[in-house]
This record gives sequence, C-alpha cells and structure tokens, in this order.
Amino acid sequence: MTTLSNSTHLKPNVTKPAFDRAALKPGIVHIGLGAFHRAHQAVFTQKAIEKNFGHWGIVAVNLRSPEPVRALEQQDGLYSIIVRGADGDDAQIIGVTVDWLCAAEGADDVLDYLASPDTRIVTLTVSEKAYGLDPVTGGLDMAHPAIAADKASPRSPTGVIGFIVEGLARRREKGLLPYTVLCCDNLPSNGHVVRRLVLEMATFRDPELAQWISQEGKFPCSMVDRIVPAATDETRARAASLLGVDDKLAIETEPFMQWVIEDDFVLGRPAWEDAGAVFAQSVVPYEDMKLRLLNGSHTLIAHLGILHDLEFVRDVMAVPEFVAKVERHMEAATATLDAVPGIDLPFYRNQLLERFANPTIAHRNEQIAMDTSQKLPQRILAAAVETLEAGGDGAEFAYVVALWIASIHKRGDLNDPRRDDILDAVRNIDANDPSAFLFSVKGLFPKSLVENLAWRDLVNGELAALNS
Ligand code: CS2
Repeated sequence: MTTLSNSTHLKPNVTKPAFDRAALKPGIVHIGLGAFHRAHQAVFTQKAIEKNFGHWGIVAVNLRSPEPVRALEQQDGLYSIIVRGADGDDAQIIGVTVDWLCAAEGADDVLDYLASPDTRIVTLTVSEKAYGLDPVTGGLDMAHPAIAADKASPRSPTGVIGFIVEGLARRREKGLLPYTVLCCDNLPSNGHVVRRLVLEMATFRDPELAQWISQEGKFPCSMVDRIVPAATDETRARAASLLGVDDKLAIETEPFMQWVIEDDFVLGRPAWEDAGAVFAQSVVPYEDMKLRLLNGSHTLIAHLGILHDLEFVRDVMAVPEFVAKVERHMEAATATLDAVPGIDLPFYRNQLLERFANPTIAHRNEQIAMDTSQKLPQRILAAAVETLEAGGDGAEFAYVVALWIASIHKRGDLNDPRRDDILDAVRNIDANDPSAFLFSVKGLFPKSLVENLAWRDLVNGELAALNS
C-alpha cells in the first residue's frame, strides 16, 4: 500500500485540508510532537485557517525522539486523525504542519525558527515531568537533568525551558518582540508556572534578559481537553482501511474537544474561536475543573483498572460499582471548585462519564498511570488540602492515594520519574503504617498532608479495605 504523502490516493470520504497548503507559511513553533498535539492544537489551527486563512503554519519540534519527525518527513507533513463517534469513524487529514525537527539532532535549526520574525507563538505539550518544576517551591528543580544542563550551557539547550529562554535571548539580540508562550500541558495555571520557570532560568544568565521577558513576554494560561490514546498497530490498521493508504502517524480520538485560552498574545494569534476555542479572562477555574474532575477521575480509574486487571478506561466504566467510585470522587472534587463561567457542572460530569465509557476509545489504564507522582498534586492533592482546610475529611482523595499504593505493590514497579525514590522507600515498609513509605519520599506530598496523621490514617484504612 502507498504511504500518505499527498491527497491523490485517498478514499473519497476522507476529509482533506480545505486550504492552500503550498501557500501556508510558519507562524507557530510547537514543542512536543505527541498524539495529543496532533489531535488538538493542530486540529484547532487547521479549522481556524480553513475559515480565515493566515500564516499560522506549525513547525513541529520533538525534543528527543526523531521517530515522529521522520514519519512527518516521509509523509510531507500530513497525518490523519480518526474521530470515533457514535455514528461511525470519520477520517480527517491534518495538513497544517509545515516543517518538522528533532531538537536532539539539531538544536540550531530549532533556535533559528524560534528567533525568526515569522514565529509569533510557541505552543507546548511536553508532559508534566519535562518542565523541571519543583512541586514544593513552584520554581525550578535544579536536580532535573535538563534544567541543570541548560543552566550550565544556556546557548545550546536541551530542555523545553532552555529552548524557550535561548530563543527569547536571540530575539532580543535581534531587536524582535518575544513570542507568546502558550502552555498546553495539564498543569494548574500553566502559563504562570512556565513564566516563572522561564524567568528563573533567564535570571541565571542575564537579569536584563529576565527583565525584558517579564515586561514584554506573555504566557497565557490554557485548558486543553481531548482524549487521545497512544496509537497502536490496530489504530494504524484502521486508518489504512479508512484512508486507502498507510499512515505511520495515524491516531484515534473522540469527537469532543475543548480549548479555553486567556486572550493575551504579543504578536497576534489564529482565530481559534472559529474552530470552537473559547477565550476567557481567567482560565484558572476551567483548569481546576478539568484537572480535578477529568484528570483526577482518570488517575483513580487507571489504578483501579490496574488492580483489577482491566486494560482500558472503558472496561472500568463497565463495572457499576467502579462507576459509583468515580461519581463519589467527582462529588467530592466538585465541592472544591469555584463556579465556572458558562459551564453546568452536573452536565459536565455526566458528559465525562459518557466520554470515559465510550466503547470505541481504547485508552489504556497503564498509559494514564504513567508519571502519577507528577499528576497527583494538581489532580488529587490540591483538592484534598482544600477539603481538609474546609473541615472535610478528604476520604475520597485518600482513596486514590491508597489505590496508587496498591497498584505499585501489585506491579512491583512503576513508570515514573520518581520510580527509584519510591521503590527505595517501599523497602522500608512499616506494617503498622503501610502508607508511611510514600509520605517519606521527599517532595511528593505537600507538608500539610504529610503532617495530617488523621488523613494518613484514612489512606491506611482504604489500603486495608483494598487488600481485604
Ligand atoms: C490523562 C490525560 O494520561 C493522562 O494522564 O488523564 O492525558 C487526558 O486524557 C487528557 O488530559 C484529556 O484531555
């Protein structure tokens, strides 16, 4: 079968880009060429360009792995998304990517783009662990390998913060305005977080650079949402049969997609509202809602699934007793939320239950369980702290921590940047206080939870119930 590289061999009902690809020039550098970006920001950008053409082509940068970059090269920047709705599969070709680079293979090419006047926005989906965020201070984690390396050699960066800072430094030297940095990772106040990390890194090399970024730079927060499982051979086989050609980059996703963005850009932006994005004054309430209801439930479901040998989220959602656990969790998480403008929370929660149960989406629990140490603070622990402060017992959040512990024991391992510290701690398990090992791992839990023995007792109680 031929490989996707133009629209000629495609089956007739495949949706193709409805704009002149040859005329599109770059405007956005995106860092983190994973499945999520391909089914989210790229789709919003394509739809916006189709309605209202502008030079917002995407230069897709992957920091480490060259694989998706090679595949884009072979496919001339094209790939497909298979939208799996209630009324069947819809194959769409996304053609908004105009260039592709692997930063580990050529940092200078990436920096040339960052320092180009064409680049007006840098979007990011690099995952929580890539930022080098110290969860205790909210600033840079100097023990993070990329942060340490980029502090030592700022002119040849390797990590996301290093690239943003060096790109901004080169723009300043050229007399250009900064690009807007638009974080699309699942962190609360994600723009504020990245701004702080960038300013700290810039201060190390040149306080005047930091001053300039602080005055001229913009880091709007954004809440992103679409469930996009990692692709499998099955995904690629389904794509081949729908498209009539092979697509190494094909991914499957749900029909739902949401993007709420603070409208604060230095050098303009695509009309993403034409594609359904919402611009808001403050994105914080939307981020909290999504992180605590969607992502928090996801983490609960993932570990519950692992404990019960259920492979996918939808498998957990097929067990009424487990759905009741998710509902109980959502109820407790909702109590910690402020009102969210334009959102009916009961409706939102029901919609989540339906999305999780979608029988056509094969979202592996192991995928969501990955990096739990990086996800827990914003998904579970912040809500636990607030609940305890408000006089509640926080039992629902203790339950999720107990599930995580039980799933670590079950697998005897975990895929997590804190893996070694956690496995070291497991060796000193105390039978009378079986969750204590996790609370002893530095920087994993906020101080107020480590010191709250009543709450830790609840974790132990939930753990005992799970073990029986
Ligand atoms: C998931 C998210 O893998 C995970 O941790 O919770 O990737 C989730 O699917 C997305 O945030 C949905 O928008």
